[in-house]
Amino acid sequence: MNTEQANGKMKVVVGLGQTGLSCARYLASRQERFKVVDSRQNPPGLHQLQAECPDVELELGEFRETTLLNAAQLIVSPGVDQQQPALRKAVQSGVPVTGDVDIFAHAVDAPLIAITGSNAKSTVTTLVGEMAKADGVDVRVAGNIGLPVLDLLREPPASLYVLELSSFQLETTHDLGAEVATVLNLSLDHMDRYESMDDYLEAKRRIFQDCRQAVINADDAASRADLPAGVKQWHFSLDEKSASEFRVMQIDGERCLAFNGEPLLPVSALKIAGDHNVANALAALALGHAAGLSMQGMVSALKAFPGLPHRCQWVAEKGGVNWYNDSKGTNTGACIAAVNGLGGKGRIILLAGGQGKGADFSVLRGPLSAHTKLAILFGEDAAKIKAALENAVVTMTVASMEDAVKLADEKADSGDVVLLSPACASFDMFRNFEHRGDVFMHCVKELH
Ligand code: UMA
Ligand code: ADP
Repeated sequence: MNTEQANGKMKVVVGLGQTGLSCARYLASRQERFKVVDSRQNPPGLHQLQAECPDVELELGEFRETTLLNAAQLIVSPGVDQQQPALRKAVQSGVPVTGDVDIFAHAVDAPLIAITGSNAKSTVTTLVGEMAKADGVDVRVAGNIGLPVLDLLREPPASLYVLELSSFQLETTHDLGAEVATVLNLSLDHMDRYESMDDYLEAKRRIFQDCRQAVINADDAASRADLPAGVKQWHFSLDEKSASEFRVMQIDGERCLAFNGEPLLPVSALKIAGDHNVANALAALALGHAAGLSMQGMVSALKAFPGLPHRCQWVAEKGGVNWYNDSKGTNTGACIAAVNGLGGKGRIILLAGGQGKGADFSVLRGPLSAHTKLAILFGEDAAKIKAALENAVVTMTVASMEDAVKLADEKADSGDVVLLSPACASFDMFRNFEHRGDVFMHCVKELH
């Protein structure tokens, strides 16, 4: 029994969603004593926890100060804001805080590729995983992408882990020690959780703690970090004049992805569309190369990669109008990338709105006025977006996704593109971004 347990203190898992459940499973498998708290009466992981760990102490409803203050350690879920009064008090009084990613990093020996950024995390994480598989590596992909990292420890060890990490997860990560780490890009997001862009960036940059190599987006200053001299840095860029190891080059009039001036494959061989996806492909190549994957395996994986659902996903062509589902475009940066990426394919009717997370929507004015003929708005922050776009973009507001699709269908002419890229979270009208995208695609399929 250690000193804390002798004092009657135990670890406290804060939050009982996917992460909390995975932490509880992990602690139970090690026969550790712990308690689980959740500020909701009926949290999502409740039945599963009761089935798997029936003896665990549970405290539901508003966080109790005494429980948190007396914890040996707080294992905080990413969705739980540490600025909540009871938590803040415990942290300020010195109760140690950690998260599932830190626990995982200490428990495994295999190298980690750690990926964060405001956008493109899931795409690049999946791509790097596919590249490793193509190279015959025993790889696992987890993290913010949807599988809590500690659930990987229920399986035999792998030889490489590719982790998608959110700023929320990084807040509770103290010494990740990744083989390769990257901040892919930065644009405003989660301003309901952070006081400023600097706070948000600071959380993201924690990904570089004790890393051995770093991949830097030479086109985005926020991706750079003050790293110790011993950290090997790799760069990627869409700029043909860049000195980056991984960049775009013209070879015989064709744009190619290149490494150290040598072409790897033409941009036209990629199935994923838009310049943002060219940047994503370069980032994945840089991460894979740093981790020792072969160029040959990576290039074959890149050529085969169709992209993920709900990310600039082509849905249908109806009467010369192409419909795209970018429901994962949950912030302004993603929406801008999608609008710029698809802008070359026709005039856009954009479907946007939902919960804006405190975003400044005026950044949409320039890109939208260049490419969109109409923005159809819905959801909690529709009026805020409308006000931000005034005199730049024609807007119309509707009450439901069904109405948005019907209106877009009425207003679209042959050659136009209808794009759902909401620049907002979905929780005011849908279960999650997948649900929103599915409802959109269903409504499109119902059109005659
Ligand atoms: N909770 C409280 N009090 C609070 C807030 C939450 O008790 O003030 C409880 C909730 O009642 C709930 C639990 O905490 O029971 C939810 O925990 P959570 O919000 O941390 O969510 P998980 O189910 O553990 O899922 C998390 C990530 N969710 C968030 O960061 C919000 C998932 O990312 C991730 O896939 C999963 O861990 C596995 O690693 C989702 C996400 O939306 C996809 N991420 C954000 C994004 O991508 O923008 C960051
Ligand atoms: P994340 O996991 O970070 O949310 P995804 O790969 O799921 O990233 O992509 C989310 C959205 O971000 C996409 O739907 C697309 O609109 C946008 N996006 C993808 N790549 C980029 C990029 N390199 N820069 C900006 N936006 C991007």
